[in-house]
Amino acid sequence: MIAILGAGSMGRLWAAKLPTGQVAFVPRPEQSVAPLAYHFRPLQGPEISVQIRWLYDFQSPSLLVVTTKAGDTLNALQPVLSRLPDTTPIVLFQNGLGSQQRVAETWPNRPILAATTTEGANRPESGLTVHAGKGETWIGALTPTGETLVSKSVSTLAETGLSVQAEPEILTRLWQKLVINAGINAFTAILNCPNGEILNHSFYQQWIGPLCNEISALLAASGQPPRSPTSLRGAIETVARNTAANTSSMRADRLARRPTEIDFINGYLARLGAEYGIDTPVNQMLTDRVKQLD
Ligand code: KPL
Repeated sequence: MIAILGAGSMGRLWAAKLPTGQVAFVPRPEQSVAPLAYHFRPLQGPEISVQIRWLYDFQSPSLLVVTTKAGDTLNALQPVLSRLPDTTPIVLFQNGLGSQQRVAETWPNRPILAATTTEGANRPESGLTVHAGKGETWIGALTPTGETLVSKSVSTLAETGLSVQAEPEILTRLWQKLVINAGINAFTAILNCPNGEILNHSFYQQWIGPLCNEISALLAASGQPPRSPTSLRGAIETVARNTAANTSSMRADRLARRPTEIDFINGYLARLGAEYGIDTPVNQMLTDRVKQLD
């Protein structure tokens, strides 16, 4: 049995793709016992009806997949981990950085792994989950006991048929995604536009250069492979063009009046700057602007 904590778009995508009957959602307090039912629209082929049961107290999962929002993760995990065997691998799927390290620091002896994915999923209406874009998923260990469980976790999640691979340098992978999110998400939320449209806005054009200077300095200070501001901007704009019509996760959160993950994206970078003595006025400005919208 694979347990999933977090029944948002990503959790529902993995639940729908895992072999039927082998997956359960971790219930929230006061959860009704009726299975979670939704329609799932795959990339190809007809829509299917999915029913996922809730994990019962006495079931011990072989893997815990955590697809909660970054800001909810620590609190959502606390009550679950008091009931989970110490040896169960926990795979964190959060956006940005900061929340994964907090989980690994809180439970350093547990097998904690982090995943980063470019699979796209959304819920255009309640009761419907759409697999919106094919991507790739990388998994790597954050704690020493996680190391031995990477390949088992990869094979379990590869049963979905999605592309899942082991990544020895998972922090570098998480940074690569963070760079893209830091250069797209806040702009789409502030400008309230799809990803591709930010490129034509003067607000984006004014700040993207200085933002990339800050990120380049932070990458070097963090011991990550160095990247020039020009190469960072190129990578951000390639993704913005390739996902031009998409609503970013941050804009979607804002439109649905949910808290955004800004504290784990530009907010994380601003905190890191304060730690390393690197000025990050653009990351701070974007964080403040998004928080004002929140
Ligand atoms: O990951 C994304 C997000 O929306 O969080 C991007 C790459 C910006 C695609 O929408």
